Amino acid sequence: MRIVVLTGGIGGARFLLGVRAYARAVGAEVTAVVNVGDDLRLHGLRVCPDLDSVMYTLGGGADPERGWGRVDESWTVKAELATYGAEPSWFGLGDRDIATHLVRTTMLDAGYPLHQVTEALATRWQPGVRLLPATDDRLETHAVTEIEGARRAIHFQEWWVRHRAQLPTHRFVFVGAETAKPAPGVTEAIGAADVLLVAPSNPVVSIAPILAVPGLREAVIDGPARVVGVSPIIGGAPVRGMADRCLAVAGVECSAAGVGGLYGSRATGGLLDGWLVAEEDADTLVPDVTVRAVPLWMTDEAATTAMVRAAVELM
Ligand code: GDP
Ligand code: FO1
Ligand code: CA
Repeated sequence: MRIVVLTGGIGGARFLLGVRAYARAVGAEVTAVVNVGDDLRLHGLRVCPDLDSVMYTLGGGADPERGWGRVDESWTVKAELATYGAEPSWFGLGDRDIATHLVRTTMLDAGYPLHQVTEALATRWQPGVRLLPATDDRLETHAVTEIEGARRAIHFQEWWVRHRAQLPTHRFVFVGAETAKPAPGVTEAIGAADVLLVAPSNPVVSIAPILAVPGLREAVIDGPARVVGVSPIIGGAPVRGMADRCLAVAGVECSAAGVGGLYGSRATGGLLDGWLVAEEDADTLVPDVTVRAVPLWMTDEAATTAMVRAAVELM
C-alpha cells in the first residue's frame, strides 16, 4: 500500500508518527507532502518551519513542549544577534536549529533544489517516511492586514509570531503560487497512492498553500487514491495554535463541519471522500462525504496510530 499525507508542521508531524507506525505494521510506504508557505529567509538563512517540525519530530530531535525547533536547544546566537540590534528580533533561531539552516542555505545557494536539500538533511534524521516539499519554488503565505488604517501585506510569520494572529486581516495570499510547480516526485506520488490523508493540520495556512500549487489539487482530485481528511478542530476549537483565527479570516466556522465543508466533497469538485472527526463532533455532516467519529486526541503514538487506522479503513 502507498500512503501520501498532505501536512503542515506540528499537528501534521504528530500525525505522521502514527502514520509511520501504521505503515510499519501493514508494510506500507509513506510520502509526506509538506507546506512551504511558512518558509522565510532571515539573517541570511533559509528556514523551513514545517519541513523541520516534521523532520525533527520523526527523527526524534524535536522539542516536545514547543513543538518546533530542537530539543536541548541553546540560544547563544539569538542573544548575540540581539546585542547587535539585528532584526527581526521577534523570531528566534536556536543554536542547534541554525546548523540545519546553514546546511540548507549552503546547498540552496550552490544550486540544489529544495527537495534534494530536504532529502540530504533527512539522511541524518532518518524520518522513515519520504519528505517532499510541496514545491521547490518560492511560495510564501502573506496576510493582508489593516495596520493603522493602511492595508498592508505581511509575511505569515510576522502575522503569526510577532502579532500572534491578532491583527485585523482581510485574507491570506500565497505569493508565487501562480507560477510554482509541484516538486519532482509530488505528482508521481499522488498518482501512485492508494490512500491520501489530509493531516489534522491548519486548513487555511498549512493545507491550502499546498493545494495552491497549480496541478497539485487536480492531481489529488483526479488521482486513484481515496482521500480522507482528519479534523484539526475538536468541539469547536483547535487543539493548539490559532487555527480559529485563520478560519475566521477565511470566513469559515471553527468546527469539524466547517473545515470539512471548506475541503468539500470530491463528488462535487472538492477534495474529500472521507472525513474523520472527533467523538465530540459525532453529529457532523458534510454533504457527499463519509463522516466517521473516533477519538482524535494525539496523546501518544498508539492513540495516533489508531486514528490513522480508522482514517485508512474509513473508505
Ligand atoms: P503548524 O504548521 O506547526 O501550525 O502545524 P499543523 O498545521 O500541521 O497543525 C496545527 C493543527 O494541529 C492545529 O490546528 C491543531 O488543532 C491540530 N492538532 C494539534 N494536536 C492535535 C490533536 O491531538 N488532535 C487533532 N485532531 N488535531 C490536533
Ligand atoms: N514560533 C514562535 O512562536 N516564535 C519563534 O521565535 C519561532 C521560531 C522558529 C524558528 C524555527 C522554526 O522552524 C520555527 C519557529 N517557530 C517560532 C514556529 C513556527 O514559525 C510557527 O509555529 C509555524 O510556522 C506555524 O506553523
Ligand atoms: Ca505551518
